[in-house]
Amino acid sequence: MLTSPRTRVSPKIAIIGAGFGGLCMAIQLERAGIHSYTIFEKGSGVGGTWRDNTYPGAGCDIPSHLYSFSFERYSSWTRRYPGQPEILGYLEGCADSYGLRSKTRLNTMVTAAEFDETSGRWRVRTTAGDEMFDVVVSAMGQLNRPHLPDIPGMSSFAGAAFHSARWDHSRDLTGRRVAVIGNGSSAAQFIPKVAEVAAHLDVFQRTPNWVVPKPDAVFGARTRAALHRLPLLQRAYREWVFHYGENTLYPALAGGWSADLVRRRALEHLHAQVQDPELRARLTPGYPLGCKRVVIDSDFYPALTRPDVDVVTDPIARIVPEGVRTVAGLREADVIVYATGFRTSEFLAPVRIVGRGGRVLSEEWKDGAEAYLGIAVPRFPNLFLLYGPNTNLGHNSIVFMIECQVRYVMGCLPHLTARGPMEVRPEAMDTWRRSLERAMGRMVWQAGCASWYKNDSGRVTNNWPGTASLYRRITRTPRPRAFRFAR
Ligand code: N01
Repeated sequence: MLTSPRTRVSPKIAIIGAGFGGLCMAIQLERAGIHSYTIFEKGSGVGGTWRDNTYPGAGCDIPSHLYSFSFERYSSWTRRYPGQPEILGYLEGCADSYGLRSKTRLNTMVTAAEFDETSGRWRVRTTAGDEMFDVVVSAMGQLNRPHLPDIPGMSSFAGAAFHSARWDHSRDLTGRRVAVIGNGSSAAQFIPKVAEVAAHLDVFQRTPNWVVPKPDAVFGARTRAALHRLPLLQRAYREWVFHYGENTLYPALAGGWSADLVRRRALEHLHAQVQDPELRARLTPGYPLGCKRVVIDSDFYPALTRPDVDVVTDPIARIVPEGVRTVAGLREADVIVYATGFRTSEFLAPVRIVGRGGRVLSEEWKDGAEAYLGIAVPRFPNLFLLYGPNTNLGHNSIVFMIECQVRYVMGCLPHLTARGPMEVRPEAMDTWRRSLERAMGRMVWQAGCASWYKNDSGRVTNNWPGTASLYRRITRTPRPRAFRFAR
C-alpha cells in the first residue's frame, strides 16, 4: 500500500540533468507557474551531451530548426546543421531566458534516490547532501556515459589517449600519428578535421556503417531575416523536416517503401566519394541499412580516401606502448582516440534508485530496461523518465520525443497532487510490453547486427519502434486508469 503524502499545491520536483530533457522539464514547470523544482547537474554547466561533446567537428546531423524546442523556435541558426558551440549556445540561452540558472545546482551529482513509503516522498542523495522531494524526473539521457573498450594493454600506451566525448584539447594533434578506434557518428564528424592536421591517421574499423550525405546549407543573413520575420515560414520548414523523417526515413527502418531507396542513396554516395574498389568493398556494410545508427555525413568518406589516412580492418590484438597491435602487426601512434560510443543500455546508472518495497531499479532491469511509454516504472511511484527506455529514434528529432514526455509528466502533476504518489500498474506495463514487442518485430534493428540500440542479450532497449507522431498521440494525455494512486 502506498501512503499519502501531505497535500501540497506545487509538488517539489528533483530534475536530474541539465541537458535538453532537464531544461525542457524546467521550462514547462516555469511556464505553468511551478517554481518548486531543483535541477541537479553533475557537470559544470548546462547543455548535457552538447556540453560534453566538444570534439572537432561536433555538430548535429538532424537539422536544428527541428532539433530545438517547438516553443522556443530560433531563427538565427547559421546553417542547417549547426555545430556544437551554436547548439550549446541555444541551450544556455534557454536556461537564461527562463531564469533556470538559479534553480540549477551545478557540479552536484545525484548518487541515489530512495522512495520513503511513510512520507510518500523521495530522498534524493547528492554529493552536496540529501533532500526530500515529491517527484523525481530523470533527464540523464542515453548517451552520457562514455564506453571504453576492454582491449588488452590499454593502460600500457605511452602516448595520450582519450574518449571522443572527453576530448583532450590540450593535445595538439598537428603532425602527430593518430589512431581512432571506432567509426560511428562521432568518429565520422571528427575524422575529417583530425585528418587535416595529423601526420598520419589510422581508423580502426570493426564494422562498416551505412553513410548517407548530409545536405548542409548555410543560412545567410537574408534567409535568417526571412525566417525571423515570417514565423509561418519557419514553422513550415520545421514541419517539412519532421514529415520527411516520418514519411521517408521511418519506413526505411520498418521494411517500408523507402528501404531500397535510402539504401541505393547510400551506395551511390559511397561510389561517388570512394573510387578505390578495394576500399569501397571494406566500407560496404553487410547488414540492412538502419540496423545500426546510419551515419549522416558528406566529409567522412573523402577523409578516408586521403593518402595519409588508412582504414584498418585487421582486428586489434592489443594496445602496446608504441601504438595499436593488430593481428597483422604494429600500427604506431602518438595519440589514441576512443570513439567507442556510450554505455547506452545502463539507463540511469550510476544513480541507485530504490522504489517501493526496497526494489532497486538496476536489479528490476537486469534483463533489460523497460518503462511504460518509456516514462514510468511499476513500483517506482512519482518517478518519471525523460528519454527513457525505448524512446530513442533513428529517423527523427529526439527533442520532439522529450517534449512529448515532458507534456505527459506535466499532465501527471495534477493527478499526483490530488491523489498522492502515482505508480503505473503492472497490467498497464504488460500491455505496453506486448505492444512494443509486436511493433519491434517489423523493425530492422534486430536484423543481425550489433548496435548500441540493444543490451548485451540482444534486446532492443533503446529505440522506439513507431513513428514520432504515434508517440505524440499515445503520450498526449495520461490515463489515470493505468496508475495506482496513494489516495
Ligand atoms: O558511438 P557508436 P558514437 N574495438 O556506438 C566501435 C549520437 N551522435 O559516439 O560498430 C573496436 O555509434 C564500434 O564498432 P562496432 C548518435 O545517435 C549523434 O559514434 O560495434 N571498435 C563503433 O564503430 C550515435 O549513434 C550525433 O563494430 C569498437 C564505435 O566504436 C551515438 O551518438 C553525433 C570497440 C562506436 O560507435 C553514438 O555515436 C554523434 C572495440 N572494443 C553522435 N567497441 C548527432 O549529430 C566499440 N567499437 C546528433
